[in-house]
Amino acid sequence: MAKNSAVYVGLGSNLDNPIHQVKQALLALDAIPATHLRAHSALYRSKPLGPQNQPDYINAVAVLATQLPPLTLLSELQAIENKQGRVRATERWGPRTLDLDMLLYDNKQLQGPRLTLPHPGLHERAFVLYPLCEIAPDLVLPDGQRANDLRQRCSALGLSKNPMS
Ligand code: ROI
Repeated sequence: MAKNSAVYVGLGSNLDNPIHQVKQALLALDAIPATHLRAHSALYRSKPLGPQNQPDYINAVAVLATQLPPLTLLSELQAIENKQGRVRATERWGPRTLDLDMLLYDNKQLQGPRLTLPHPGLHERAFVLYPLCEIAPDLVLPDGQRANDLRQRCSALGLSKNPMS
């Protein structure tokens, strides 16, 4: 039997009914070939990182078990983003219908043109660390840091769990 890898994925949306976008994406993650959705966090509402003249985001983190290698899985994530109407905007850090960020793939460390692991924003983003620690409170990153220590250093200001739809 092929080996399963544990992959954490960050979900984010702030356009076109973001709660629906994130829930739809969770279903789509579970439908990726050779992949299962193992768990996901609650939904969180967060103030935008980047330009403030855009709507609040809905964020969540999911953990997958997959037999796909990182770049194959990345293509599957990008196909889901595209299917859910993602248009790659010219504005950096502008609003988006759906963002699926591969945060961690087992303990892999990788720096390539398409993919950096762990995700470079992981260490300092409250909207990633709070939902991540909700589903993986004992997680240790490839560099030996505990995700929960990083979370405690990160302000939860502007972040709320289980927002009303
Ligand atoms: N800000 C928040 N709060 N949540 C996101 O998912 C998010 N994603 C982004 C940028 C534009 C950096 N800001 C974000 O890509």
